[in-house]
Amino acid sequence: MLDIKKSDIEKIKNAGHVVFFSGAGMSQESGIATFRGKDGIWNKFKPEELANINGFMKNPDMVWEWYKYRHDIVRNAEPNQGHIAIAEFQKYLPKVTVITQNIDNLHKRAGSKNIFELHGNIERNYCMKCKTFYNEINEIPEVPKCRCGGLIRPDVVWFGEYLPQDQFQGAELAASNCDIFFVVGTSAVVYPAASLIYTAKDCGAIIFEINIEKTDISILARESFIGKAGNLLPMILKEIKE
Ligand code: BV8
Repeated sequence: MLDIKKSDIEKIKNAGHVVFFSGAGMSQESGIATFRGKDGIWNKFKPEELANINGFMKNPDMVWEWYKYRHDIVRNAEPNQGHIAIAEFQKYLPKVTVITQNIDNLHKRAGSKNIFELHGNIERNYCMKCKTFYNEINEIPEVPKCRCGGLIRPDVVWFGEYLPQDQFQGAELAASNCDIFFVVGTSAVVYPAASLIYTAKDCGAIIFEINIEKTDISILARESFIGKAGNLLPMILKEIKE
């Protein structure tokens, strides 16, 4: 059951610009493991070995195998009711922006427009030498080589790497010019992505959190709705539609 105040529903209904900021919890109900939960992938693997350039250069085959494993999961996953509800919000509100830390493409597949992908997209790969993009090479288990001889890597942001400037700047602009900022399914420990929550707050946005548990940013939220994104987002949408 969604316990949301009538006044909060009115605030969302009358908002000029609503941002949904999502993390791995957004895709958990699509069968994609989170990073830091009890079933999180960081429990099985070490990010310092896998999600960074040094790990890739030291053992490209192992890192490539890990991304191929994750890509298979993403490719067989479907957007859940939470992704679909966020896409639906676009029909009832004047402006909706999605800022995601996820690399699984599920917001786009659910029909959301106006998406900023802060940490890249596992469906894309590029040559580290000549920057040519490749998309259909996930079938090859060992690290593929470009025609130019360069190593091909997933187009995701590894630890210690800068976020794509256009994506982060666009996300910062949205966070500083919105009325409502939903924080959905993130532990808010990864920076500079998590700094966007503070940007939104400092610029006067109302923060709503949707998570299965409280987090470090719950203190910033007007309300922390405890529950699954796939359950709560459709409930909030239903209130908006009425
Ligand atoms: C960088 C892509 C500049 C790869 C990922 C301060 C400022 C700047 C940098 C730093 C800083 N402090 C530390 C850093 C360094 C580092 C960092 O933040 N480290 C952390 C761990 C302390 N940041 C970086 O390296 C970034 N780059 O800073 O560049 C720079 C450059 C050079 C030198 C210095 C600085 C790059 C970070 C990007 C890393 N790439 N992913 C890949 O996926 O393989 S990060 C990874 O974490 C994912 O993108 C993920 O989305 C992200 C955040 O995690 P969450 O999404 O929050 O997932 P998590 O599992 O933690 O939480 C899930 C939540 O969902 C939980 O709260 C759970 O309760 C909830 N949940 C579960 N089920 C549900 C649910 N909620 C609702 N419904 C459910 N059903």
